[in-house]
Amino acid sequence: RPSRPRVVVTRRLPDAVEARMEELFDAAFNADDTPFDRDALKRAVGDCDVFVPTVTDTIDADIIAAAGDRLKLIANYGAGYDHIDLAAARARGIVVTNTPGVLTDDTADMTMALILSVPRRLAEGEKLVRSGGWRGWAPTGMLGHRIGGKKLGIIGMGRIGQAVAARARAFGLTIHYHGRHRIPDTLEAQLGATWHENLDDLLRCADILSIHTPHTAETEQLLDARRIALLGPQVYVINTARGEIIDENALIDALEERRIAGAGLDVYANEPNVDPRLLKLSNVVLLPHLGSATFEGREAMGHKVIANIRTWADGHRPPDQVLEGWI
Ligand code: 8YV
Repeated sequence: RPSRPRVVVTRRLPDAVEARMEELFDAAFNADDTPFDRDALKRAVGDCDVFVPTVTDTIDADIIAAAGDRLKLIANYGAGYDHIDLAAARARGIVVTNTPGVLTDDTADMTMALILSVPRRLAEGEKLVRSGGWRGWAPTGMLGHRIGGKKLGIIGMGRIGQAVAARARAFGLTIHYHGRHRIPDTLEAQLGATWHENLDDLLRCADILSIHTPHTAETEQLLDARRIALLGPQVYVINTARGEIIDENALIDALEERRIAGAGLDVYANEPNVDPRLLKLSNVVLLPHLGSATFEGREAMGHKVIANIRTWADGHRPPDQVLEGWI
């Protein structure tokens, strides 16, 4: 493996990360920082030993087919890797890594921000003040729903789900969850979490539903029209995972018809396009995929990418190699 690998990064990264990459590797960045189109992606994969994409790059079989023989590692800058065709990469002997762990707390914080903002109507209130339309305090003015005492339903109790549960518990929410894996008893006890083997049962009991599962073939539109119908008119839906996990049209129908109370969304089915119907709704808080958007987190993600590349270049298995059969 090359001691100074050619590393092509599809976006700009934090200064400290770029500087370190330039020290260690023959590194190239996307000076414009606008996402590469498909032709540019093909050129980029054709010219490197290590390719560093982000969530804004769709690395499908066609792009991987354009890779040069020297491409041996796709070191994704991000935890989620649903934009990379793992089977196509594996078939070419290309290793894929991601950056788990370093964005857990930031994403959980942003989830809590949405859990607090939507039922308490934070965005609506802020808009009212800015518009000059606030006429003063009133006993029944802009009431929302209390968080404490409600049931938080978590889909996917991995790192981020657990970090959300720990925070939510401190706000007086009780924790219910469903996921591929049941967590150990001791952790369940520590989080005060109740397992629901059946997702529909979780949906029937939750007051606030928050999604923390990866987007895979199994979770694509997991929350479909039928399941959304199991939620009640007092229920809020929070999504900081991936837009594709919800049938966005069915969610918007339910929001418009007030069959659910509201939604807090950081991710969308077709980013960066946000369905214009969402923009008309007052019972939603909409964020531009900010889950991991802290200076500290983005720098740590970059250092994870570097660690993965260095370990691979040294001839070892990178620490965050995406496991075969994981999805
Ligand atoms: C990242 C994310 O910023 O890591 C993820 O899975 O969704 C984001 O928080 C993004 O993936 C960067 O590529």
